[in-house]
Order: sequence, then structure tokens, then C-alpha cells
Amino acid sequence: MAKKPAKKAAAKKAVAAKKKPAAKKKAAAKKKPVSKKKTVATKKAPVKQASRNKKSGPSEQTLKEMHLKMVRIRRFEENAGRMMEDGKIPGALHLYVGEEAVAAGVMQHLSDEDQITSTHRGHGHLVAKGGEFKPMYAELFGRSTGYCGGKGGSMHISNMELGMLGANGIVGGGPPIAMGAAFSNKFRKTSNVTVSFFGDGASNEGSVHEAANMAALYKLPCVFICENNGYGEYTAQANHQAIVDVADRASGYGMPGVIVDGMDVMAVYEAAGEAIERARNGGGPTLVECKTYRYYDHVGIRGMGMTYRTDEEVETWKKRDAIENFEQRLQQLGVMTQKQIQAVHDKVLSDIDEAIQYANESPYPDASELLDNVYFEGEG
Ligand SMILES: Cc1ncc(C[n+]2csc(CCOP(=O)(O)OP(=O)(O)O)c2C)c(N)n1
Ligand SMILES: [Mg+2]
Repeated sequence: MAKKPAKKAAAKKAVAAKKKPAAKKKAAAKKKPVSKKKTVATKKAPVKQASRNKKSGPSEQTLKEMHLKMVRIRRFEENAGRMMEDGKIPGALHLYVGEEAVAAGVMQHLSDEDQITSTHRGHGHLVAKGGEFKPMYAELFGRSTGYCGGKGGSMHISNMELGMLGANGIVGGGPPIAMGAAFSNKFRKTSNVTVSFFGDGASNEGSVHEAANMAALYKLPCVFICENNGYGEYTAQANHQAIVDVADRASGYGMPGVIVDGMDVMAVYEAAGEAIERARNGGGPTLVECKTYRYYDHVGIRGMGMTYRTDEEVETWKKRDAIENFEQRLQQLGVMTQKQIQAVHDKVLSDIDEAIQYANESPYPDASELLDNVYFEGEG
């Protein structure tokens, strides 16, 4: 894949975008699936093109684990979304369905000692990081047996033992936390890596630019994963930024940028693997942009009935479904049979039933615990 001066390309695109009449601009920016991985690099921050190395490719065990992670995320999410809309789960849930390959491919490289920061769309990140269904559902139900004792809920769920530094209701809130954790890892001379997930919308936030700038400056063991699903709430990417590829911004931070097909778990696994290895070995941060898509609305399954994207667009992306396509690939590779794949789905569904029952039967936190773990400065 050809290297290109990202700065020039971005500037050209910005000029081209200005010249286009609004209708044409919208049509041009219609969310299209990417089919190939591309590396963006500058003279200052060169990066080698990630190439498939068949000999050292993922083992059968790794492939099966990534498949399991994706199935666990999807089933967890579908059930959570339904329960939210049935009024059993309070608050708003932002579902990750469609984007599973990103979390599964990245997390496959991380141990519990490595940390992540998540987003408002964060259940998939925690599931892939090793989160268990029971304390996750209990947290969503607001019960004391949840990961945060029922006080965090969907958008503030965290678990330090798993290195999950937190989902975040503040768009762009995660990267500065990840940068700080990476600074701590470097300062303490650990070999841990911190990965920060954020969306295309979040990529416009000042907090993201500041975190990326400092991470590159100090060559921190940090990886920035932009989950570009083409929308920030109901605003298409073309209406919230003048660039098409968020990875173009990497050169401005002084780090390599990589674009990867976020619907292909193997591609994500490879690209994330290189970036994480570089970070672990003192090579500093990378911006990995995963082109992906959320199947459901911004919030929940039924959503709010906003007309901001076409059914055809959704269907086009669903044809590239990360799980279905990977399952076909697993069978072609002789790694799993259809029967074994079905058994994975069945087991995940029965684990979910058990976890929902557990969450339902768990108590709410006691009123006396209301101010536990609440930190404040000053008199009180
Ligand atoms: C600082 C801040 N601004 C605005 C919002 C409202 N908000 C919630 S989600 C969202 C869109 C985020 O888009 P993106 O980062 O692409 O993530 P996605 O929802 O697509 O996964 C916005 C604007 C917020 N929660 N925090
Ligand atoms: Mg988005």
C-alpha cells in the first residue's frame, strides 16, 4: 500500500469538499464500506505496512476466542437493548451491535494488566476485555452485585481488575485518561499498554487532540482506536468534519495512522497487534481508524425514528456482517463446523439467561451506601 503525505491529502480533500455543492457533498460522503487497509504515514512518523504473515498468523485458539468474544457482545447487547425498551433497565443504552470486530480484534492482544478507556457505547469493550455477564447485567439493572455496585450503570461501568478504566458519558473523555494511564505505565517502567477507544464524533474534541499530542510527544505506550461508524448521533461524518479519514490527523500529532476495515476481525487483529506491539516496545502511540457501522440507532434498538440514514445503507453494511462472514471463514479454514458454531451461540444464550435472572434477583444498593465512593474536595 502506498504511503502518502497525509497533510496534503487532507488539505486537498478539504478544498474539494468546499467546492462541492451541498447535495453532491452529501452523496459523496455517503457511508461506504472500506475494503482495504491503508496506512497513512509522514516522514516524521513512518510506519511499515501491516502485511499478513501466514506463518505467524493467529492460532486456531485465537480465532475461536475472537469469535466467542463477538458472539458474546452481540447477544449481550441485543438482550440489553430489549430490556431497556421494556423498561427493565433504566437510562439510555448505546448499542455496539455491528461494531463487534473492533473490540474483539483489539482486545485479543491485551492482558488484564493492560488498560482500556471506553465510550458511551462501551458494553462491547468490557465484554471483550473479559467482563462477565452477571456483574455487567447487574450494573445495568442498578443492582449492588454490579461491577460498580449498581451506581455506574451503562455509561460509567468500570473494573480495575480487568484494566477497564471506564465507559464515559463525556464524548472524548477517555483519551486523556488513557494518556495519563500510559504515562503512569511508562513512568513506573511497566510493559503495559493503554488503549483508548473513541468515535468519529469524538475525534473532533479538543480533549482527544490534547491527549494524542502529549502521547506522541512523550512516546507513551498508548494506542488510539477510532471507531468510525460514520455518524455522531444523527449527524453524518461529512457534516461534522472536513476529512474522510480520521487517520489523516495522525501526522499532525506526530504518530503513524492506519486505516483498517472494522468489519473484518482478522484485519483489526493484525493492525491492532502491530500498534500494540510498537507501543509495548517503546515505539510510542498509533492512531488506528476502524471503518465500522452501528446497526441500531444511536440509542436502543427501536431508536427515535429519526430519518438520517437510509435502510439501503444499513442493509449494505449488514451484508458485510463481521460475525457471519467470520463464521464462513472459520468453516472454510476448517477451524469450526456449523454445529460447533451453533453450540457457541447456544451456550452464550444460556449464560445470558442465567445472568439476567441473577441480576433480576439481586438487591438494589442500600440507601446507607449512597455516598460511598463519592469523592469531593473541601468541607462537607
Ligand atoms: C462532551 C459531549 N458532547 C456531546 C455529547 C452528546 N453526545 C453523546 S453521544 C454523541 C455522539 C458521539 O459520536 P461518536 O463519537 O462518533 O460515537 P458513536 O456514538 O458514533 O459511537 C454526542 C454528541 C456528550 N455526551 N458529551
Ligand atoms: Mg460515530
